[in-house]
Amino acid sequence: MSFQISIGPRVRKSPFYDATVKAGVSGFTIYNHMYMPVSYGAPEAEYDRLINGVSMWDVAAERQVELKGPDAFKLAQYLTPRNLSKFVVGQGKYVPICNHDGHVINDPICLKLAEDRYWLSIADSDILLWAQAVAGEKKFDVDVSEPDASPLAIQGPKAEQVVTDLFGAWPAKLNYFWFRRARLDGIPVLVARSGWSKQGGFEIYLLDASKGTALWNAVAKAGKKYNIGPGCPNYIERVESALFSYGADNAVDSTPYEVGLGKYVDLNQRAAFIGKAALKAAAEAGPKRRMVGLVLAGRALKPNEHPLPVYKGKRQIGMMGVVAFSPRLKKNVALAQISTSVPDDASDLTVETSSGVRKAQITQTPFI
Ligand code: THG
Repeated sequence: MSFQISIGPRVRKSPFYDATVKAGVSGFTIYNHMYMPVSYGAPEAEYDRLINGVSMWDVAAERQVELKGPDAFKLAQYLTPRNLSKFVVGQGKYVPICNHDGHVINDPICLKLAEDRYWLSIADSDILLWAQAVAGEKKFDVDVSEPDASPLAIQGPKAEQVVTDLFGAWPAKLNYFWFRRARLDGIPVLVARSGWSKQGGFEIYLLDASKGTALWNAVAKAGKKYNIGPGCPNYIERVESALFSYGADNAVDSTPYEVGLGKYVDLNQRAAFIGKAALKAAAEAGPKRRMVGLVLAGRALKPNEHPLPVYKGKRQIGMMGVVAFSPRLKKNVALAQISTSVPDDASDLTVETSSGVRKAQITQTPFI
């Protein structure tokens, strides 16, 4: 099924909006109260560019939440169960955020810009309000705001060549999630080695929203000889790579342990953080659910509209969040949260899809 989404002034536009319209965007989703492209009408070509070439994505909807002031570090650490004690300027870290019940409410990348300045590059939930409330209630001396910063991702095996042509040799030497400020034709940017795919690449954070079209065109021009084209966070590739998508892969009450993010939780650190007591209890009790990959039998499935129930025999043992037909594996691959009582080699699993009941087999992730 496909519907139109109305474009109006109420929902925010990315600084790259005009450029994406010109490039032929054909579908949007709403992410952090902003339109975000999800299609340019050629899914096979978009997937192929990401796997074999290079692709450019408007991901400005990955909004930044800035923490700035004497207590900025205290707040950053209080917001995440990850241990930030060895965090240095210029580094980025993946920092899941939990509420007081220990449930995941976002999974940002945190960028340390200065000792007293951090950005949380957030997934789709209102961390600006959350962080402002926490800072206020804790009487932390810190300003929490949304800066003028909008990521443009360059992803795929040829991304490094494009970024090298644009900036020189240094971006290729960045470690994963590390970043540096730069200028491109006078446009202020920050370049990070990151991006929501496993094909490698960079994110250029535009630091002046009035220059969105100029930055888009500069990247398109440099990428031309590598056949760069527009794309979006790719549904199929991210399922194949088992990259976590907040909102799609978790339930409202999933702990990090239940969605494969337990390795980022440090219960033994001295620092206090939101959800610590609940996560301690959850760790002691042991998770009730776990995230698994599933391969679903039968012909190609379309992306599901709703989470789908997973059964073992007649008993429902979990929910499948997403399924995609992998062009490389020629199989339906899916991510699901299922009961920890079900072993990896369980043989009688099924998923009730809109095109019938399909046999399912637990498979290790990433699928590729
Ligand atoms: N880039 C930026 N902001 C973002 C995202 C992004 N905000 C929203 C969303 N994506 C945040 N979620 C993720 C999830 C996974 C990864 C990055 C952001 C990721 N994970 C790697 C993995 O799982 O293999 C590496 C994790 C690690 O090394 O710690 O890259 O994409 N700006």
